Amino acid sequence: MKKILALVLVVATMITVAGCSGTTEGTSADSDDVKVWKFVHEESVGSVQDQFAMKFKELVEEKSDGKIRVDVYPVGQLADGVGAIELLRYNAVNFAINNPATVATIIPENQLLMLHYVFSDDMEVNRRVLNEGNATKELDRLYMEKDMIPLNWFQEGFQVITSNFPIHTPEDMKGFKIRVMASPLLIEAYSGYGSNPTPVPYMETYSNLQLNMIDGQVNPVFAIEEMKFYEVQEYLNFLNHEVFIATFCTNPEFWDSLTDEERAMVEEIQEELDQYIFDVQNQYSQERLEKILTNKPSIEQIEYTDEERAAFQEKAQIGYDEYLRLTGEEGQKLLNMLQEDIAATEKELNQGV
Ligand code: 6CS
Repeated sequence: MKKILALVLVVATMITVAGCSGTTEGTSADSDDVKVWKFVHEESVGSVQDQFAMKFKELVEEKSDGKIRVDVYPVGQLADGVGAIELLRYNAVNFAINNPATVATIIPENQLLMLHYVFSDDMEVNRRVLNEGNATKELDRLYMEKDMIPLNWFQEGFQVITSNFPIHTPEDMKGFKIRVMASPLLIEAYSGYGSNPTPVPYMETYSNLQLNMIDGQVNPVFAIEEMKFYEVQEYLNFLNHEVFIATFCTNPEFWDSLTDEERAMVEEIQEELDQYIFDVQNQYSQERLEKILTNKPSIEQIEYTDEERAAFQEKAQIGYDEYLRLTGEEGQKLLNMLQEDIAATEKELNQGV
């Protein structure tokens, strides 16, 4: 607790020194009475999360006629992913994007979104499920109990495993030291394939790969490109076993301090943001792959037949067992909801409704 309060105080001071008139008490205002909203995310400038944040900034500043300014702080400027969640919950920042791993210890049920083979292969199905389904509504409730209010759920692309040897079967992963995000479920799920999952901070992953302290890692294509992981890896394994999901949140203290008009404005722009970020991640998945292939033509891509994928899917059951061990009845309820959401949406889209 002391550590968290110290982080909040340090960050409040940093924001003030940077001239953003930051306070730890919700919205701040600069000398021209312009309200300043503080937004932190976990990725680099130009990433999917950064594009989301910059679009949010553009829309808010435009719709408020310049009466509100949004200051965006990418990862590392204020805190890492886990630290950013604490800044949000203590209202040292007003908005944050997080992923299921960064909240795994406070909302274990959220690891549902990292289960392997749980999502549809059709990203449009997933987009609808995340924004209109019952599972995320139930997760919203769990977030609120922890002083966070989800405003949008979005995908950043399929997770791709990078390695220095080809992976065709789970047997190929035996002893493979793979960097994963720090989530108990992910560690168990990747152990299920026979690998040796190792949590390493995002920002230290490149150097760990370079120094052979780990053999590989898993992330969406855009991240593999912008974090330069491909430079020190030889294979891109497109298993399509997991989708990277992010959650855009505010906190109750800040939300309650807004006017009705401001709240309505933030809610209204979510629909536009939703489509925008869906298109960005789609475009990045293609463009960034081309960039990787141009910069490193020797890198090999591995695709899987249904049969090959099924061999991994069978092993993925271990992740489900761990998820249910960690979350009990609530976890089972959420899993049922998500599977029903996906089945209903796939049916709806296939029928062209
Ligand atoms: O693997 C990670 O830790 C990170 N990956 C992405 C794509 N975003 C942020 C997260 O911390």
